[in-house]
Amino acid sequence: MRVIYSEDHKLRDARTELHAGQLVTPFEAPFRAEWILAAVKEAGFADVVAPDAHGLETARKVHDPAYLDFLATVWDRWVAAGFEGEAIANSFPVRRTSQRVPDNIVGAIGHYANAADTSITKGSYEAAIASMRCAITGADWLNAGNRFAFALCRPPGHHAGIDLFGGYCFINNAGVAAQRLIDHGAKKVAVLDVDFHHGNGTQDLFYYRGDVFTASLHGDPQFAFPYFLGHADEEGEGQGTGSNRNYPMPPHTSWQVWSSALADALARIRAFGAEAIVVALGVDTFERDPISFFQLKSEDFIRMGEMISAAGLPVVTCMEGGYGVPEIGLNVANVLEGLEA
Ligand code: SP5
Ligand code: ZN
Repeated sequence: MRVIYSEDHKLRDARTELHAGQLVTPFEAPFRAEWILAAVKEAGFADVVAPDAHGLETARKVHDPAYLDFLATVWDRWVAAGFEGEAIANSFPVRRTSQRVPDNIVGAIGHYANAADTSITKGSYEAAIASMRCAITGADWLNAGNRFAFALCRPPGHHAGIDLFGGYCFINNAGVAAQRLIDHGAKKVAVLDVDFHHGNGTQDLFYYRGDVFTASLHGDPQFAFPYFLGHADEEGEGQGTGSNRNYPMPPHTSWQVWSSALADALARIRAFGAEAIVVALGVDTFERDPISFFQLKSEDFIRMGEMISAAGLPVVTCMEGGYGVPEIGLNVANVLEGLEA
């Protein structure tokens, strides 16, 4: 297991998250990556490297280039407008409105936002680029013929759509990793999203494509963020018909039910003919996660890794969510141990 980690994640250190009607200290904060890194080292995963300095070539194949330009410039535009707080969207192009991009920065940030939980700050873009580089470097470890890589991505990526940020995500790291595997010659790959939240961004990236199968296990969007996508009847369209699978599950879902959904997703990934799996790994399915409602226990994460490994495919794991509690590190290390068992 090669671990890819960049110190540059620390450049993403927002002061504010709009949560429950208040600006609170963000759940998605630098300590997360530090705790996870410490735990995986402690568990014996000592092959830790920095990512290679990739540009945006791969990201431009899954994101709108104009969106990437927006991410690169939004903070400077926000400051130039004279605003003193962090950049938060508050006005959105919803039903029966124009989809043209406003020149005004408040309009532009609303155009590109899918949630107001995510404040953009100085350094957020640089951290997102470093996170994306971890994912690409992880994919390249598989491209070089290795079986397992762990990209310790922060900020996370699976809520970032073709031209949308939110849910603490800016660039869809797992999606970029999948694209990288395709560009290296894989005919078909799968993204398996085990974060508590639906991988709405990843679904968006590949919804009309037949070369990337996307599966997501998550809290039913009737009850959980991101609320507006992730239902069981979203199966892909056009070339992508049949290449998306959602497993929405209710509050208090435990390992017994959750793992049967995982088994089904893995069977479908095999049947699809995927040559590699990108795992979007959130450990916010843990029973004491502060913002989620599943009931996985730390030892369940070992079984999770074992089940994914049993599919027999190369696996690049990209870090997504998992918040607040010291066990996030152990839970990630347990998945990695299960993969290599
Ligand atoms: C990557 C990832 O896990 N992103 C999640 C973003 C969720 N942001 C909105 C959180 C809303 C949580 N509301 C739960 C209230 C629990 N008391
Ligand atoms: Zn999550």
